[in-house]
Amino acid sequence: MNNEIKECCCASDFMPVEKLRELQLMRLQKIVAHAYNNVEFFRNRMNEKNLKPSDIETLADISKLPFSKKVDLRDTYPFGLCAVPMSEVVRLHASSGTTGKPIVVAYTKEDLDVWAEVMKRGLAGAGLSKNDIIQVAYGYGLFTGGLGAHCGSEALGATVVPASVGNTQRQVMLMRDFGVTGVCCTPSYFLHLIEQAAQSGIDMRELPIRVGIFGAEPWSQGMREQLEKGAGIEAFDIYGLSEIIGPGVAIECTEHSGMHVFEDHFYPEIIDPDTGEVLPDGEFGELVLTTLSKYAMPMIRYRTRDLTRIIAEPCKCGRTIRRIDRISARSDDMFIIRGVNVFPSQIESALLTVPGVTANYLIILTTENGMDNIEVDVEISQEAFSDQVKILESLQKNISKAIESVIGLRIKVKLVAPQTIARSEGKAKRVIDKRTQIG
Ligand code: DLL
Repeated sequence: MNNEIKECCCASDFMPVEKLRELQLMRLQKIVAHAYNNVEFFRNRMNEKNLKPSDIETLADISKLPFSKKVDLRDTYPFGLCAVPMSEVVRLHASSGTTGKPIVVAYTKEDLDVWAEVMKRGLAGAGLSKNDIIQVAYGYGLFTGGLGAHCGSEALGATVVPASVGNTQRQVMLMRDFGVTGVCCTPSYFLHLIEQAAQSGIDMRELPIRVGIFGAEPWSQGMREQLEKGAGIEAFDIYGLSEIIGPGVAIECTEHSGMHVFEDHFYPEIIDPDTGEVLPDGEFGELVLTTLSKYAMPMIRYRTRDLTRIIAEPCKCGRTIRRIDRISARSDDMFIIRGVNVFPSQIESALLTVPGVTANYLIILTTENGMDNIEVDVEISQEAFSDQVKILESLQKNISKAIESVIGLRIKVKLVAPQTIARSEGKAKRVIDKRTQIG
């Protein structure tokens, strides 16, 4: 690793593990006391379990603490989980979610510094530096993607192009004219940018872009290959959520073997989503995160609903902070078809093993004879598009087989012409749920 990159990655990335655990414990004790003393919700929850902050004597004691969930943020909307007076809060963000009121998150000046620091460490770990020109094409506004990537890029000293989402042709023009070398956006939007560039006669592979920082939605290895090949870049998976801070909770390094969690600020655990039992490193389950140094709105044992595992083995890059695997799914994304559990991400992984298929697809759920049914509409590439029925039928069969080999079910696949599925600028909407609700 060159020195410039190492300098930008805080020493905490490479801290001896015992030192890191000491730091985590000290911060955990402090944040639990802060939450207990200043947030009625946490105090009540801990009192119900007969727990006092002083009961947290070791890191393992974290498992004694009660979980928190998205519904707790909704129930206390807007500021019920704030642990500091409003005069200390310098920024609010919100996440819309699927139902009703948004959830609101708050930051002190120091919280924003932590956020910029972790983003900076992440970007540096992906090989970006002050010599780069970074276009931020995540949405700016209440969504944390835009400003999170923006402040991290500025902290790195890079030149930031705050493009936000939308106006896709102009995005491509800016990339070309400014000589952009790094792009931050959702993977589905980057795919759209590659297509739009091609339509304007621009081959993204010929632009100076080297690095893409992609997250905010699940994406598969097949998608990675399409993005890297389509634009001649190296793609990095970045993870985060508003409730914890925004983007920058975890990110891949150049080894691309899982995302390093900035453990000095976010304490990860994996639990069995059904029983709540803590699982050992390496086992798949639901990611639970505790903020160790966020003071406006500390989150204690927040159940993310994201399914992954902790990778504790040392990474070749030398970072001592542990990794999480690609987020394979959200526990609330699962649907049950003919008794089989299916996640949208499994369908994407299967689809993209078939040549001629693009990462533009829609999963449509319906009810037939009182049972859940599924159909996948798949957009095929211009090259694979043919007017010969036989060729299309064989492609359809291959896709069907690929999906069956992953989920164990034969489902209906419909091929659709190139450019017919609506493109998204932020998080892609992959599932259309037309099921009739019972009861
Ligand atoms: O999506 C923050 C973010 C912005 C992350 C930009 C990365 C890049 P929310 O809108 O609160 O925040 O949504 C958080 O998105 O719980 C995951 O389910 C999903 N998600 C985020 N990153 C990834 C990823 C932002 N890399 C929710 N892979 C999370 C899979 C992701 N899912």
